[in-house]
Amino acid sequence: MNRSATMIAAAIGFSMLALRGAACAQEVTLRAVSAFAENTEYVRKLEGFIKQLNADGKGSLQMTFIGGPKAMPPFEVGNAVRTGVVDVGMSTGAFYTNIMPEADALKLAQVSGPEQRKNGAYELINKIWNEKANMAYLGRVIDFTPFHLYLTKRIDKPDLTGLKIRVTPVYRDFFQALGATAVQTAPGEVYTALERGVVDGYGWPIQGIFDGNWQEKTKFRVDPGFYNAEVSIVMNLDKWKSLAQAQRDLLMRHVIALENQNETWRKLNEEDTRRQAQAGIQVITFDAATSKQYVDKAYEVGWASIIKASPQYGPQLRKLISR
Ligand code: 173
Repeated sequence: MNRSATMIAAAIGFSMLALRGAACAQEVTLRAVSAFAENTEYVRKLEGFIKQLNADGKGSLQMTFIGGPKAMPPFEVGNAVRTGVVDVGMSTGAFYTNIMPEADALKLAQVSGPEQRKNGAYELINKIWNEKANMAYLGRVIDFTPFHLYLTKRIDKPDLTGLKIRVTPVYRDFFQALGATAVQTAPGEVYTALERGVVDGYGWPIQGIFDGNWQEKTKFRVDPGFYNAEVSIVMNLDKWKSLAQAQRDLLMRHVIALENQNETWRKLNEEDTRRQAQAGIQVITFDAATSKQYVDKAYEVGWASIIKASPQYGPQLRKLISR
């Protein structure tokens, strides 16, 4: 071969390689669902995230939002991600304890999402989520947000004997330890349960009760709050593995950016606290020692349940996400 023939051959070789490369990095569209309703702050955050991802990911990675509980029952989202019925889910671990008990541990986190990325917690979480739920755990959408007990009847001490309280796995063991009868419902059923007197109260974060108009049926909030509301983005592990490295990097850049915005929850939480007062919700407090006992008990019961259900990973999680 003379010199120009060699160069032509090389050029053809390069363009074929380029074509192959292009085929590998074909645009992928991920289908996402949310366990929380369309009109919530959680979903507004998710939609903002998707919009930015799609603007940045043209030709590489796109995401479509299929919907919330109207599209899929909240307690099914975890399983749909596990099996690949959908690619991405925004949910809380409490909604997929049917897959693995460890899912509910992230509510006990006392170190933030970004800190968990640094201290090894993320590796452990991903190991567990990969192994037990066929999920990649991408990141946390909500942080710095306590749960509270809301009531239709006054209490003067942390004793829920004789009261029926709406729960999810987040609150079940704690409220039962305080004497409550636990009634599990999806968020979408809380209003009706209150209206019909099926429950005398419910657990929910400090933020968000107005989305379902629950303030209309809520008379009291018990302070202090406890735990750290967790809502995260998870992805089907096979789908995650099928992405090219550049697509994974793009996705993670956006998830991390979202996670780094979580400080804004503090402000939203203050706003909702004010709104609750304006709506006439009265705050029930205890003396300092009783308040401490209340919160300590929440963590004690919470970790005891996780460790009992997962003697293997419970203690490891506790070490990495507690203070
Ligand atoms: O439905 C719930 O009360 C619940 O478990 C939860 C978890 C995280 C955020 C909001 C609600």
